[in-house]
Amino acid sequence: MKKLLLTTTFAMALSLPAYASGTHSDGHGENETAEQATMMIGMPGEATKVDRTIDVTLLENDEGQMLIESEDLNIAAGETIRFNITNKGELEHEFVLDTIERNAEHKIEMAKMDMEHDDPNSIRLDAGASGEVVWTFANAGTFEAACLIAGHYESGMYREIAVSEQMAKADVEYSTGTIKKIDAKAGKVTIIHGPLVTLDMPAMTMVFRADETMIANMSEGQDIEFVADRVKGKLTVTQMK
Ligand SMILES: [Cu+2]
Repeated sequence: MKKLLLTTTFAMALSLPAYASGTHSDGHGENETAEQATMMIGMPGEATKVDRTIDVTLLENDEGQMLIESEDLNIAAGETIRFNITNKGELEHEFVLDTIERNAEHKIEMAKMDMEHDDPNSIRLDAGASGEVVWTFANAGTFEAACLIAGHYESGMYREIAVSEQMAKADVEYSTGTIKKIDAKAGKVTIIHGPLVTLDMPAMTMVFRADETMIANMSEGQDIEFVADRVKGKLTVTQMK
């Protein structure tokens, strides 16, 4: 598993320069390009790796507020989110993902001169338009979604994003178990297991899902060390040794 993680990190490192030299058309100068390659909030997400979609509405209300409406933005580090954004207001709005500090800095720039952002962490939408931002959150912390068009933030157009720590996969604790029964056709395996630390479950006998490759490496009566997780709502063996 460690090897796999290293490979992923390496692949990310390789893809970063491409990102850094990619679409950057808001003219903030050279420094920011390098800065953005290591954004605290994460990196552009891959559409094929989206974990969840969150609907977001940008709008003004009758009280003169401008709002970013969505469910609470509680995200786990490592999650890739598709923000499905619709501007239901009568004005143009932005949706920018960044740290609170960087949004504040950007906002000052935007007050001097309206710049249209076209970075992967942002989208600008005309009244009635919709679009999406796919983003992978890399670090735990408090971040922000905001509209940085002059005056909009002050009218309420920001929203906190709470990114929680996720146990690094390399540090996952393996549980012990004995395979009682295998149902290869159904992709199910019954395991008499010890406590499942990562799931906070006591020792018992349970049915887990497992993919074909995993099942091919299993036999009834075999003692295993494994990691189980919820995958699409089902308890699934995700790692085994
Ligand atoms: Cu706005």
